[in-house]
Amino acid sequence: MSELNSIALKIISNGKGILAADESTATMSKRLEAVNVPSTPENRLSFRQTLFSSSSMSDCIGGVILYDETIKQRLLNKKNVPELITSVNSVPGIKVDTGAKILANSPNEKITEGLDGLRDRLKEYYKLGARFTKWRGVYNITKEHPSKLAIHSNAHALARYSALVQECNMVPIVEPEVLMDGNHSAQDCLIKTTEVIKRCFEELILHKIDLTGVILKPNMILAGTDSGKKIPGKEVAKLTIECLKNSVPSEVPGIAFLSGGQAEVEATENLNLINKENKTNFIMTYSYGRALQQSALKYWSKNLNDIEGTQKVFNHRAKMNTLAAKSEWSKELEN
Ligand code: 5MM
Repeated sequence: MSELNSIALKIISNGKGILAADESTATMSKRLEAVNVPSTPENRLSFRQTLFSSSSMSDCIGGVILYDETIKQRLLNKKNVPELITSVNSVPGIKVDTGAKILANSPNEKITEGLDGLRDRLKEYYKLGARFTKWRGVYNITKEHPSKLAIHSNAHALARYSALVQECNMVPIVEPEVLMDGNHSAQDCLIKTTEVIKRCFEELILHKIDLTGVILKPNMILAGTDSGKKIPGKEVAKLTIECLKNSVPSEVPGIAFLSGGQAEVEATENLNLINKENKTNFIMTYSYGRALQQSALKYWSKNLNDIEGTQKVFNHRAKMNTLAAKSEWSKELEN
């Protein structure tokens, strides 16, 4: 087993999943301001540190994706955040893209930037304790989109990113997110997501990526939020597995889904159904941002000093999702 493969497996095995806490300062500020908490570096750290020191971390959260600000912040005991995460037997990771910008010659689509100077930034993050990374490409579905140009250019960037990350002995999370926004059907989502993921792996193979040391972070197959054609969870599971069976090479050890704007319990239920249906060799788990943090953030915003209470809310969601990653979740357990 290669070193990269064993890092990947440590993060996603035994029902463990990933806490995506890599909101850029702009996004985190939106989240905090929505619950009337001022977005200061201290408040951003305080909420995140509360989650990272929760008791569910060691059993449920195999890895945490951090943002540049957080990985460099010092705690009161002078330790840095990666040391805290490692001390609870989880793996620190880091978002290394610098965001999605307008794609030249296709103004309604995005290309993710951040390749310039990436090799040096990776070395710095490795020294700070990171052992895996994340890069997100975003695609929207309309009649004309995603265009071949957006599919190709984002796949190319994801492959160049992955090569640099593996060169630095870290595991790349490859996140091609086909957005839920729009009025497309689940069938459209299936067709477009399959095309996007296939193209990503063609490019990864061209760039000689060790696929056993990669984690894929895709969206589930859902109908667009404005379509009014929401499909049942069983159908989500069936289509999501069909998509991944047809687009992901068998060497890839695991798939960690993004929640993409699904409600917390919905994201858990869908993951559980996916694992019930899963006959592939891929580990299927979660890499949730909003679907792991929303309730905890809401509680914390009203009880800023109640660390224990906030952790209780977070622990519940982490445990529910870990049960779902083992297909052992049921609705009754939510109460
Ligand atoms: C946690 O949010 C991440 C960062 O977003 P920005 O760079 O836009 O601030 C985001 O990449 C996240 O990791 C994924 O989209 C998955 O998060 P959700 O909330 O969809 O599970």
